[in-house]
Amino acid sequence: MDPSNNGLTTMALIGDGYVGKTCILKCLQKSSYQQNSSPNVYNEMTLEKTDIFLLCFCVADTVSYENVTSKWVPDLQHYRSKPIILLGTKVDLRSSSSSTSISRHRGIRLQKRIGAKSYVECSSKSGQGISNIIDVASNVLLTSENRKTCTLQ
Ligand SMILES: Nc1nc2c(ncn2[C@@H]2O[C@H](COP(=O)(O)OP(=O)(O)OP(=O)(O)O)[C@@H](O)[C@H]2O)c(=O)[nH]1
Ligand SMILES: [Mg+2]
Repeated sequence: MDPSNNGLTTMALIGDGYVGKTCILKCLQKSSYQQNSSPNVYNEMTLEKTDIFLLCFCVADTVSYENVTSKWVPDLQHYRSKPIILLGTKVDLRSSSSSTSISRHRGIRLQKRIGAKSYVECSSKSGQGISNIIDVASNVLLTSENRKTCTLQ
């Protein structure tokens, strides 16, 4: 844990643009689902202070799935001592795009391939799986270190 975090645990959501990171964050912060999008920007300093990464792809966007391995995991190499949870986002879209969508099975396969600690599916729109994110992240952190509080970034 970074000492400048004042004893709090910090997590960062990363992944392709438009996969739903900000909406997840808003849901986790207990505000409402947002229809409009505003881009996230992370810098090296933010990532240095992060204790756990929530690496996101959208289950209805195969490019975002492929970019997990081709872009995001290489980008995180510098922080490889820190745990990653793989998030499959926008699962409410799976039924409407079933021919091209990423199955749960493929999500789990990707999780294992990249060495992520867990795979969680969620939808900010329906609320499915959102509360599970913090449970899983807490478990992952508690198994490695004794952390008491958590802040979202
Ligand atoms: N159907 C559906 N749409 C979603 C969901 N989550 C987010 N969206 C929509 O997807 C768009 C992008 O959501 P954001 O949360 O802004 O995406 P982001 O990953 O933060 O995007 P960047 O900040 O640009 O990287 C918005 O129009 C949201 O309304 C979801 O669970 N289901
Ligand atoms: Mg955003």
